[in-house]
Amino acid sequence: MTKRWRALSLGAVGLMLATASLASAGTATAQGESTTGVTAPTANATCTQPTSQPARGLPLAWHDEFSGRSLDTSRWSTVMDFPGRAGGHYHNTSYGSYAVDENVVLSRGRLRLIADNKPVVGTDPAGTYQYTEGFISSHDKFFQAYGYWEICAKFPTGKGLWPAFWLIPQDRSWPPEIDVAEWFGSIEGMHSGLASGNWPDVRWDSNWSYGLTPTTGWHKYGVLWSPGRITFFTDGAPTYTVTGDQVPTKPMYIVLNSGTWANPDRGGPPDATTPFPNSFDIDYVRVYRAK
Ligand SMILES: [Ca+2]
Repeated sequence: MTKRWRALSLGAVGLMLATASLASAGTATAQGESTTGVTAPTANATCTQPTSQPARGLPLAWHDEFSGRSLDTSRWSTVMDFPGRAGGHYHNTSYGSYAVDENVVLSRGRLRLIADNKPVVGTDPAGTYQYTEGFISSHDKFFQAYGYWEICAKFPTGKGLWPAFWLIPQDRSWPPEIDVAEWFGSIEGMHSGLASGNWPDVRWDSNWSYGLTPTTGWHKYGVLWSPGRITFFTDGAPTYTVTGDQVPTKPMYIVLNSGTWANPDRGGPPDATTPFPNSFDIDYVRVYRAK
């Protein structure tokens, strides 16, 4: 995601090799909405409408409708495993939030990735963190090259919030990265784009759209990825296309997370106006194979 990597040093990249563990970080257990304090999501007719246009005619390769009572660990893990992370539960200094399993909640057919202003003592890496986030990854469980990838989701509103739906390579290289829908709450901006090149010489192809629409209702966010071409979609309509040799060719996997921005730019981190706890709600993830 755009800024997160700029604070990295090669030393920080080396730390990512530390063994990850499922640290619970000492927060209260939250099994559902009654204990998370997050308001239940409103009706989401958008998500039940027929298949989004870019997916028509493509075979469904993999999906999760989040209709169970807890996260399907045959499809997902909650540990970060990619270049640039500082540990299994913390991305890097662009983030203020530490990932805890308690912030990954399934409720009423939706995945809820909660962010909270609740300081935790983390172990992976060790430290005290002001905020918590929910994080899931399909690394080692689902990955493919090309095809159409879509979520139906509602984003949280609030200064400093930074939830996202993104793809990174199964082989742990970086770049590339495809940011399908990356929400910056402070500037009320949605970023879609591609990181390419060779670290540290990274090229960004980016599109921004502004306004609170992602937070006021359910919408479909997708990317159609084919050789030499990537097109981003919102509610089935194309919003931005990248063409050229920088389009990735290697299999990639899915990351979904809530969380908070820590840097002074892009409107800065959360403040007293930010509603906590809040939730990035996802009705489904569907991935289609290319024809
Ligand atoms: Ca669902």
